[in-house]
Amino acid sequence: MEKLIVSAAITGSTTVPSQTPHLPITPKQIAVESARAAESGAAVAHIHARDSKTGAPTSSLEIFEEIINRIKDKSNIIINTTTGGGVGMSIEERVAVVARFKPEMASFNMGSINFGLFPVARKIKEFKYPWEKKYLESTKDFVFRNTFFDLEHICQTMKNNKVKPELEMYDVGQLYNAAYLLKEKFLDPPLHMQYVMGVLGGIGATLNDLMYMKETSDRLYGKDKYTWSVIGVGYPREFHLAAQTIMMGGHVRVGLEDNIYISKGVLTESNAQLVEKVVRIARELDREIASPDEARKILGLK
Ligand code: KMH
Ligand code: ZN
Repeated sequence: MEKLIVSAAITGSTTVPSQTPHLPITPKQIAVESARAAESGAAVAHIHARDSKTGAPTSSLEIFEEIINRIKDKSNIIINTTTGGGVGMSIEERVAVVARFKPEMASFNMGSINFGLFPVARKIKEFKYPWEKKYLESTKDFVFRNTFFDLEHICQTMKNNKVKPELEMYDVGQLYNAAYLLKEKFLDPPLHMQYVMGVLGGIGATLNDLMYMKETSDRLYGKDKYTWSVIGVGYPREFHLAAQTIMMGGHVRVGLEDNIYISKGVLTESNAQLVEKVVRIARELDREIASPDEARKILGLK
């Protein structure tokens, strides 16, 4: 089995500051967290940007630039920037990072879905910032847009800038979307994909759901003809699906973007803690951890 690539999703755009005091927000915090996650075994840092004062997701290229430069100063971890951005951002805002910074990798969301964060709002007693409640509740009437027009545009942009797309698959239908882009030669093999499991609006996060995604991928793209990673959104799904994925030879993502707990009811204090937990699980299951350079080889990065 190839070594395990651990990705750390440092801050995202779906966790709000009122959920946890440990959410990295400033470029410095995001960079320090990325370097610490690398020291704990992460080979990839998946990066979003936030407004330093309010913690709100932003598409600001200046903030992305500071984050990317600070990370590069501290670590040779692979930088994987989001093209998913945050709720309400336009496709152009979301994809601008690709042409500007030409990161080694970037996320590529493989279809439109409802993206329901509104149930989180009900669990927060006191909001730190005025934007948070509206942001969460607005997702009851939000479609995370990724039409075929958008998919072809994002694909072409990544290809033009030699950025390796990480295909974020929120449901089984999106596996067929990727097969279409492959057939139309927008996408080039070998694909690298990530099953995003447990988003309200996408596929669930049970072991059965994961087996179904994997078996459908084998049927569509050919067994062992692609690399794959898994996100279990929330606790304990992040670690349950990670354990199953580690046994199956896939790669895993952890991080405060997707999960804020290190154990039942206990907030994680950092991304590094989440990485260390999944590294412990991997070690117990005899799966070795890939360094950033080993991950570059596995993923065929430039
Ligand atoms: N927020 C995650 C559920 C992206 O940034 O483009 C999926 C994600 C997508 O990370
Ligand atoms: Zn993301």
